[in-house]
Formats: sequence, C-alpha cells, structure tokens
Amino acid sequence: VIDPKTMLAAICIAASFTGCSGSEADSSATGFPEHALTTLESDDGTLLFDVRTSPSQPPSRGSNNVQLRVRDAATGAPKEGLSISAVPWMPAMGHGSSVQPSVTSLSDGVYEISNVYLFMPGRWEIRAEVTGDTSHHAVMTFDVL
Ligand SMILES: [Cu+2]
Repeated sequence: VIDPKTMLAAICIAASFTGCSGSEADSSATGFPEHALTTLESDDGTLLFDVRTSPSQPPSRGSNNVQLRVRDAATGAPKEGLSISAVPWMPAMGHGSSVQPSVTSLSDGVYEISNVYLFMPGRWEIRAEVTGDTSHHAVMTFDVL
C-alpha cells in the first residue's frame, strides 16, 4: 500500500520536472487543468473516467467542481448521453455532505459535477453512479487537507 501523502509528493516532484506548473495548467477556458488528476475505471471495467478538479487539483476544503471525461475502455470513444449522479462521502466517519452536487452533461463525453462541498479535512470519496446502456459505479478518492 502506497501512503497517499508519499504519492502526492511524488506527483508534485514529477510535475515540477516537466514544467507543468499549476498556473500554466489552470489556463484552460473551463478552469480545469490540462492534465487529469487520475483516470478511474468503472466497477465493471467498461468505462474510463479522466478526473479533473477545479479551482484546485487535487480538491481542497470547501466547494469544488469535478470534471469527468468518460470514454469506452475498449474503443476510447467518448460516452455521451449518460446520466450521472454523484454523492460525496466520508467513509471513516460515515457521513456525506450537506450539499447535493449537480451534474451537467457537456459534449464529447464531458460531465461536470458542481458544488462538491468537502467541508472537513480527511479522506473523501465521491461515489458516482452512471446509467446509460447499462449501469456502472465509480468511486473517486480525495485526501483533503
Ligand atoms: Cu468527517
């Protein structure tokens, strides 16, 4: 098991060597960084989710937006027309957030989850449920300082 803090430090070091600074990465029109924070698989392995967060990546305490780029794991084709719901959850403490996020579907398989309110430090999950041709689940994990 890799300690998440060690992993985060390694990512920061890698970023500084490639010149991929935060300010440069945040220059896109949408406010999401150029590089994904992570890529997740759905529980059945058929979908891939590129995860980006704004205004900071990784997300920080308070209100965040999360962008998912969803593609077919086999073909790489963007998955449009999905219905996605997202629930913030703090597994160690067994509670969610007081704010229900909203999900907006954009073009090219991009979905934006807004008002992800991570109100306390610690490990949060965002549990996403995806329905379309079939249903899928994916869990994003963030360590909030
Ligand atoms: Cu908590």
